[in-house]
Parts: sequence; structure tokens; C-alpha cells
Amino acid sequence: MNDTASEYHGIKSVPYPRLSLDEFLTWGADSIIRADVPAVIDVLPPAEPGFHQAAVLEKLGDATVALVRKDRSKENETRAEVTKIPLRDYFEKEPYKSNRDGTYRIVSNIKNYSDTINDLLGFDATKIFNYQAPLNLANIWVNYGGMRSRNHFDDLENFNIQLEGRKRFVVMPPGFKNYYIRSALRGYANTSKSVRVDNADLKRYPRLAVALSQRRDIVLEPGQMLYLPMGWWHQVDAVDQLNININFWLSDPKMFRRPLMLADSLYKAAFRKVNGLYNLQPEKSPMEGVK
Ligand SMILES: O=C(O)CCC(=O)C(=O)O
Repeated sequence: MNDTASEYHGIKSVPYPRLSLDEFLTWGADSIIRADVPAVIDVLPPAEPGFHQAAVLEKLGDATVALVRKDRSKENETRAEVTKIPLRDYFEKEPYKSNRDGTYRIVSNIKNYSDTINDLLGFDATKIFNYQAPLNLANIWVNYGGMRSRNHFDDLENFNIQLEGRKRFVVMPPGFKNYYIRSALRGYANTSKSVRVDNADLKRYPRLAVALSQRRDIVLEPGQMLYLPMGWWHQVDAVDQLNININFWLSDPKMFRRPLMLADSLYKAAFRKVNGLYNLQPEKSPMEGVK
């Protein structure tokens, strides 16, 4: 067990399990999913800072990826604008490389780059995570310091591997009542009105204290993988100047035991389609279909 101990408003965080890669492989991803609690797994050997950045640049630099631009200066953030750029540009060109306020990041579904993913990770991720199944995704995330993903949940199982930099994940159990959700009709039922959970306004959002008393406060180090179960709320903050992650998002029948989440998920899928919103469609790989 491990705990990056923290106290918010005097409310302590809860410890979480730590596993080695061997333990993870012995159990298998499916058993971890059935256990349904957040855990941290050491999956990659230690590497010098910059090692994975260089590898990502070399192997994926020419890939076209989704650049997400979002104005995070307002409490009610505007919707993200998405354009496509070669990944290399994010590392080498302005305004991205000087961006330190979290406006720009890369969030792109690279499931068509399975050989590259295996090269980057040094193991056969296709077998372990079954991310080639139709509803599943494999994403690359790249951002500079100053980035915050406000408190939200996802309707997929998440295995998130940190390659460069550190990120702080504040993780809290599923539910709706204690989180003060934003507009369900606008597709924001998975996002909390409380912009921060690390210094939450408990006068305005008193029930959040219940969720905070069950939180896991996890600083994910390079080489570690977070298992984040479907439906668990999380706020994510960049700790270092450059972050690179690869995550696998996997569907699971657990969803059918969570009627509110299922309803929100179906509504949101329809809402995104009708409004033409970005939905992490897989990027095309030049090698796709080439044997
Ligand atoms: O890395 C981030 O900023 C957000 C990650 C996240 O929300 C996720 O993996 O579900």
C-alpha cells in the first residue's frame, strides 16, 4: 500500500495498492478491473528524463494528432477547439512550446499505431489491454506545466501510463450526489462545478467533504501506470514542465450496473454526434493495413 499523504481542510487521503509489473501480469488486467479500486503499478524501468520524449519524437513525430485548445481562465470553460498537427510541432513550434497556462495539449487516439505503442512501452500492450476492440481506445497525452483537468469521471476503464514528468491525480469514488454536477443537458454530467478539489469551497459544496474523505491522492511518476476504474472522479494536475502519457480506455459491462452513468453516457454520445464534437476518433496511420 502507498499514500502520497495529503490533508485538504484537515481531511486525510486514503492509501492505495501498489503492484509490481510481475504482480500485475499474474493477476491480469481483467482481475484488476473486477477489483474496482484505484491502484498504481510499476510498469517501466527507470529512465533518464527526456528519454521517452526523444523516443516519442522519433517514432511518432510525423504522426498527425489532435491538438486541443481550451480557454481555462474562466470557471465555466468554453468547449475545446480541436485541430490536427504533426506531433513534432507541439514540441518544436510556437505557440505550443512556450505554452505554460494549459491552453494547448495533445489528446489523440493512436490505436492504429499498435507497433509503435509496443516499441515505446517495451511490451505487447495489444495483448494485455485488448484496446483494439471496437469501443476501446489507446491515446497519447502531451502537455506542458500549468495544465489542470478539472474534476470529472469517464465511462471507461483507464490504464494510464506516465512516460515523462509527474501528474497529481486526486481520485474519488463514483457517485453524483456529492459532486455537484454541471449541466447534464449540455453533456457535462461527468464534470463537477467545484473547479478545484485540492482547495475546495466547502461552504458552497459541503457534500464534497464526504468524497474528499475517500480520496486517493496519487502523484504518478514516470514509469508508473494508474488503474483508474470507470466512474471514479479525478482531478489531474501537471506537476512538471512536460508530461507525456499513454492511456488505454476500455469498455466494460460494469457500465450496465450503473444506470445513471449509462444514461449519461448514451446521452453524451448522441449529443456529441448531433453537435459534431470531437470524440477521439482514431488517427490514421500511414502503416495501417501494410503488412
Ligand atoms: O492527464 C490529464 O490531464 C487528464 C487525464 C484523464 O482525465 C484521464 O486519464 O482520464
